[in-house]
Amino acid sequence: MAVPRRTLLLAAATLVVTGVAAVVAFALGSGAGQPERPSANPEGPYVVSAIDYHFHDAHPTFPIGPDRDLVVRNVGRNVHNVTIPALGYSQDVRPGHELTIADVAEQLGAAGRYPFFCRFHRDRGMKGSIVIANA
Ligand SMILES: [Cu+2]
Repeated sequence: MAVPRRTLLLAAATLVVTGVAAVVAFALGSGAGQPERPSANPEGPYVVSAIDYHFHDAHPTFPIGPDRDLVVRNVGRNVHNVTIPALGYSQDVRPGHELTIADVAEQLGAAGRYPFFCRFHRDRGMKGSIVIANA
């Protein structure tokens, strides 16, 4: 009738691993901090995900060519902001919302690296650079 001790240990270990996996899955699925890859389509928008407190894929961005929009999507839990000094642009973005900076290369005007930041969380490192490719 005795279950071998080794089998019990294995069963216990399996339960622990399953529990950890469930917690991780819950954390990943809870909405915050799920980055999206920038669009593989060079014609589509360049998408930056704002999480608490970081801009994903923006340290710096990949080079952005002409005729592309820059989209900043707030997938965090806090209100964030996009301030681009070179454009005189500053907009807040609530959780679950996004900002679109249309034709960002044309607006910035020349190839180069343009800093931007969140006005609320700049001191927490919430900043990045927009790279505009040579046309
Ligand atoms: Cu922020």
